[in-house]
Amino acid sequence: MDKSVSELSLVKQAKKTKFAALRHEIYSSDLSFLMEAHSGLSAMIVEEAGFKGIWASGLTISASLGLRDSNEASWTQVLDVLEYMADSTSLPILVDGDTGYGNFNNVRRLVRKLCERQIGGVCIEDKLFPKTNSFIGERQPLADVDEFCGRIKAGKDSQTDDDFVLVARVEALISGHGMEEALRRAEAYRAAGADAILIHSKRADAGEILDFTRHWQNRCPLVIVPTMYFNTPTDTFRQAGISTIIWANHNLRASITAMRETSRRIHDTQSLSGTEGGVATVKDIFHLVGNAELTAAEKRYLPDRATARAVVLAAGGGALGDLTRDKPKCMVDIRGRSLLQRLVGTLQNAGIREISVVRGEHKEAVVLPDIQTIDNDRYRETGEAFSLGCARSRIDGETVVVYGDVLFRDYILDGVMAAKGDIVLAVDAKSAMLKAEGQPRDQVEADRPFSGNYLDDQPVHLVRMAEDIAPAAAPGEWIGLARFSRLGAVWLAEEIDALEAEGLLETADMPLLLTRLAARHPVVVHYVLGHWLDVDTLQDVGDALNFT
Ligand code: SPV
Ligand code: MG
Repeated sequence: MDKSVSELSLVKQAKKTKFAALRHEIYSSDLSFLMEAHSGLSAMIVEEAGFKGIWASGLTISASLGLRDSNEASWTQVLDVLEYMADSTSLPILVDGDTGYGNFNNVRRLVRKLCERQIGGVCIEDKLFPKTNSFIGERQPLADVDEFCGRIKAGKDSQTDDDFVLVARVEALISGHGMEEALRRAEAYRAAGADAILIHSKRADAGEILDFTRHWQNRCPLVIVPTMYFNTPTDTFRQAGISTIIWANHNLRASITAMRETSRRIHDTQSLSGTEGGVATVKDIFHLVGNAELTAAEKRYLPDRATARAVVLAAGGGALGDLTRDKPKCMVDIRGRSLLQRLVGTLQNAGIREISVVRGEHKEAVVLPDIQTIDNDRYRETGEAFSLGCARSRIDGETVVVYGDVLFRDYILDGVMAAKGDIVLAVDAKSAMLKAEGQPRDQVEADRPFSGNYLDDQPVHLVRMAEDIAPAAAPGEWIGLARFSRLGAVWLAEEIDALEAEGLLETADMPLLLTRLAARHPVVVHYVLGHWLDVDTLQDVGDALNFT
């Protein structure tokens, strides 16, 4: 075959696809190397090492699944592994397709599915399904030559990309049929359309491989697997004109050695200290699987609130009898999860990751994995504004401030996050309509009541918030949830400073703080209709049980 002509046309294709890239490796005049991988991770490691192509080994994919190299894994299970491998690397893959998993018909379907998954090529061997690894036993039966040529033709006729590579593997030498039979088969397979011949040998020296290569006279590219004749210098194969060497199973074998040693050491020492330093770091795993890309994508695709923070005011203890004897209200259990846990979940569902909880009474009981804590040790003689002041360093950029004893449906927070305005308060219009029994403390006087008109999108602003607002003048109750934009957070911090300067910070509550803010800046009221509750009484605990 005239290699230079095919090389020229390959250069033109400029490695556009994985198919073209594999074809280039097989046809290039330089000796090429395909390195074994058996999983997405090992495929990444092969690419990281600088290889230009991957051998998806039947032996090692099976073994990594805990199975024998005897077609115990179905071909679709192998396909699933290949999909992970193809997705995790830009390298072309030559897959070990064993015998093609049956007759010509199975090969057709296999090749179509491999092309769909951008697998560059397949190698099929002239044995019978189910196959046995070539290094097991002697004189394994070979396929009928004509029947195997049918498999090759069917595979080539089924490829959906012109550059897909089909390698035909000749087992005649391994099965003890001799050189003549090996050459006869190789030529038949080439004539049937194989793009390359894999000539396999299990001898400890490369004698018969080099003999075959001389007789073959470069009629089409030759691929070899020197697992058994590993001592032959690579240059010998280069000079012989071999196209491609497959290092067939060494990543799996290396990992078996490493895993054995690691497991044994940790088992024997009951400690990690002898192991750390000798194994890849967790950071290395993050690096390999591309966590940095996800972080960049989060910036691109997640709403800005991914950078929003939350301050949860949870310093007050609460008077719920036995329930709050040794823990604050926010840690009261509501069907297996504390109020705070539920609140943190709601905040996280909105994309808020940095959550600071101001704790006071029974502070040692306020422990959750995903929160930072700030202590207001003067919780007995101070109020909410002071607690917020304790978290002043966290009021930086978009900030959500929320009471620690409220529960609300996720959509309420989503609405508050999406509402226009630098300070937005969630205000329950329904609560004002229903609360006949007592005045809620955080009553809202707004410049417009809730209208209920779907098309009414005029902004509503806080006038003041206090307990003493006459019900007729109070169109709602603040539910204890507020969002401050970057600018709103600056205003909030200024107001906390102002309260402190005036000596009011210790006693001020949130209604006073918000009313003062409303006097200087627009504070937007975002009306909701129920679907929230706060927990002040045992009755509220009962309501909370029904709420969740
Ligand atoms: C494989 O890696 O699965 C192979 C190569 O088929 S060999 O094990 O050498 O037969
Ligand atoms: Mg194999």
